[in-house]
Amino acid sequence: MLTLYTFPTPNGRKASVMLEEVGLPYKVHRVDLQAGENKRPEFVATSPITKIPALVEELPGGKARRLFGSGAILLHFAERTGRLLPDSLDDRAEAMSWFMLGVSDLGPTAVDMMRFSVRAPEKIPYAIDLYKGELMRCYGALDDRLATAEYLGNSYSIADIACFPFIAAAAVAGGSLLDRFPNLKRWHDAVAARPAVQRGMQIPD
Ligand SMILES: N[C@@H](CCC(=O)N[C@@H](CS)C(=O)NCC(=O)O)C(=O)O
Repeated sequence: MLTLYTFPTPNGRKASVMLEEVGLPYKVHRVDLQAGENKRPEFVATSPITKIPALVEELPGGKARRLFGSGAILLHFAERTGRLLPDSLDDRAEAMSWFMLGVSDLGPTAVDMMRFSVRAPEKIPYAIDLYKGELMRCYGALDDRLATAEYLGNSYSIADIACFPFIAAAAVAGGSLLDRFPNLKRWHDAVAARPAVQRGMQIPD
């Protein structure tokens, strides 16, 4: 059995969307970040960086396999199921490039933008402008790509799952922001309509 350790955040929802897409049964363990549950030793044993999402799979013989980080979880289940990552080298290269943009650019930039513009006790214009500019750079790249492609890879893949929850958060919190990126908005609406995405975005309640 798989247990997903998560919290209602974009990174957590990448993992739950993936598990819903591949259709494997799993249990959900909510790790309350606000209560500091991510610092408990039993969670640190699974996620050494003390962040969600993380996942434990019980294996025969009392063994267990752990995964931590949304990128590792998406790649693991794509490889394991042979789904959501294209086989051909060219298509895979394209999908991997956008997948990495989601994991290493879009997600961290969106989080740092929020930290500096909302949470910081002192508002530092340089930091706010820097992260806003970097976030717009991600949105611009995604929008340009989606002007000529239906999905980020050449078909729906872990690249879309790696980006979607952060764009969905912007669609909710950013007012009319997505109106400036019509291709990204079209893609957002198409991905949001997938039943597995709708289920995964509700986890945990
Ligand atoms: N690189 C990680 C980042 C995970 C991450 O930032 N998780 C946040 C929630 S979205 C977290 O657990 N934060 C708790 C903390 O910073 O103490 C991934 O892609 O999953």
